Amino acid sequence: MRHSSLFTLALALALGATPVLAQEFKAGDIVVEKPWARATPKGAEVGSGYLTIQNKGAAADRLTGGSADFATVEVHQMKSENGVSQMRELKDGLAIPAHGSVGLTPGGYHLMFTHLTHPLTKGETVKATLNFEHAGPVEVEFSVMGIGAAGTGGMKGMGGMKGMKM
Ligand SMILES: [Cu+2]
Repeated sequence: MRHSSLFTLALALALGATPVLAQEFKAGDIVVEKPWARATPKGAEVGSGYLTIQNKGAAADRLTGGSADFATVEVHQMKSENGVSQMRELKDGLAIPAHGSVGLTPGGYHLMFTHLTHPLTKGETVKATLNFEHAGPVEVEFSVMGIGAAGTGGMKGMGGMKGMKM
């Protein structure tokens, strides 16, 4: 009996520690789903954030940028050219089509957190504001996941960061 209740407790703790990614953040016709950021190694000055943006409206919108207490927020695109991953800032923002959705995922579009004021630690939540041309500001919370989270292209991403001129 004693053993099984200990096991139940351990299981509950393990489940409780699993990041829950059910969040939705809305403004106007824009819904931002499941924002998450990758934990950063000690001393890193940049991190990245991922999410899905849905536009439920009949007019196109645009993610123009964002702001946060813990970093400067930029909208970036990563592209692979001749086997080399490179990223660039989307100065004009990222178009979100009417009745459409755009995913910011490792290896593609992403939010770049530069000038980090502290490392992003797995398990914490960080707040940021995303700015949309029409919907306006949307407050979101990023769940910080492990450094290897959703790992496809993760290390390529790190290589791209090193090559980025800031
Ligand atoms: Cu970037």
